[in-house]
Amino acid sequence: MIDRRVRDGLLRNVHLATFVGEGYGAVRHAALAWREGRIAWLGPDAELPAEFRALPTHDGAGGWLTPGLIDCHTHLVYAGSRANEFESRLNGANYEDIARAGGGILSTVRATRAADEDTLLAASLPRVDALLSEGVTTLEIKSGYGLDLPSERKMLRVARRIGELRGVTVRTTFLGAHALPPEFAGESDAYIDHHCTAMLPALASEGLVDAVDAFCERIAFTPAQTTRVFDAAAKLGLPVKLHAEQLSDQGGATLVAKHRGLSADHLEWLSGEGIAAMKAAGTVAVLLPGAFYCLRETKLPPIAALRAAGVPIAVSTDANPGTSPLTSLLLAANMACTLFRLTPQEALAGITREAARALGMVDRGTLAVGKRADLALWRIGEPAELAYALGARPLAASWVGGAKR
Ligand code: DI6
Ligand code: FE
Repeated sequence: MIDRRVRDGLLRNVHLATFVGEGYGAVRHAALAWREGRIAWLGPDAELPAEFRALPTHDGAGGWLTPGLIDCHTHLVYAGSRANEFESRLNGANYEDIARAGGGILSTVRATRAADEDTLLAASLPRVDALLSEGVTTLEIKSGYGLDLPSERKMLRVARRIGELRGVTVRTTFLGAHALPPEFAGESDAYIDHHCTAMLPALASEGLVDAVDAFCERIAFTPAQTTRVFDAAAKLGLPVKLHAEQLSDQGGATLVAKHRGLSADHLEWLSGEGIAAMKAAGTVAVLLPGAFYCLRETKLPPIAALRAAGVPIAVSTDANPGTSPLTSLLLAANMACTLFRLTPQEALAGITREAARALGMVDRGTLAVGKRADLALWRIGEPAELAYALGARPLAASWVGGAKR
């Protein structure tokens, strides 16, 4: 547990990957000081000002310090398991057929509706703890396995409780437009009405919604329905993001960019038009290689074109029971390199600086004076090791808002 009283500190005998400026923004043989949860000074240890020398001091043991990791796209609050579908897929079924037959997302909806709030919390905490044990200090959690007001509320309340219990920042995202619930079968427009006029306003007024997401796809909601969701979010002053171009090109990236969305996520089928719209709007591309891997997709997101256009690229786990039962952000970074050919530096910026941007959080994601002291200390010899090794568990310590975890 975190001792939240001690929010001042000094790390010495450490190298910094600041993610400010070129490359990793490396500062070797460095020190970093923080006061009241904010970074107060960083630089070469030899230049450490006297005023910081008396702060509670930690020995970095010659390791590397990075910003605390940020997982900007998860669905980790859910009940039940989908190991049976994993097995079905290995016996020949495919993801879209399973979804159309009432399995897939809807099977998790049944389990999540049936669980009470404490049960849902208990089921979700091990997934959170897996992420935190690897240096995650901020995470996003989506709803979308309730699909009715009480069950969506329950999911978002659990997400908030996770933040309080573990002392990390949790950003909640309302994903009511994830799948069509069975009671609205054949009436997807009526469900979107209910979403926009009843569920979203109620949950927003309860302070449970930091952003709004939708699944724009053949097996989910159309661009026109997604537009209605975005308009309802805009009325409430809530930022939007989108599951876009995962299984087909629906023009979702262009749509979310037009709504000045925070991010467009997945993007395997992203078009040139979508890239241009994202660049113009500053919408972040969130890559989710865990889902690509688990579904054994073959169509790669257009990395070279995103890079050439200068679209910011984040990487996330997409932790969910169906397409990405992944609770290692470092493994997601490795997969972004191995499967998508990101460089380690791009992948690691993708789980720090760019992930912060994808959440619209300007107070974190880099090491710089004034930023939150969300820190991860690693037993590694060079930053690329974080994206290179699989299963290495290199975290030595982490701090959240200046407090040691
Ligand atoms: N895309 C995904 O990969 C997840 N949701 C989504 O919109 C899958 C969620 C699931 O299968 O449970
Ligand atoms: Fe997702």
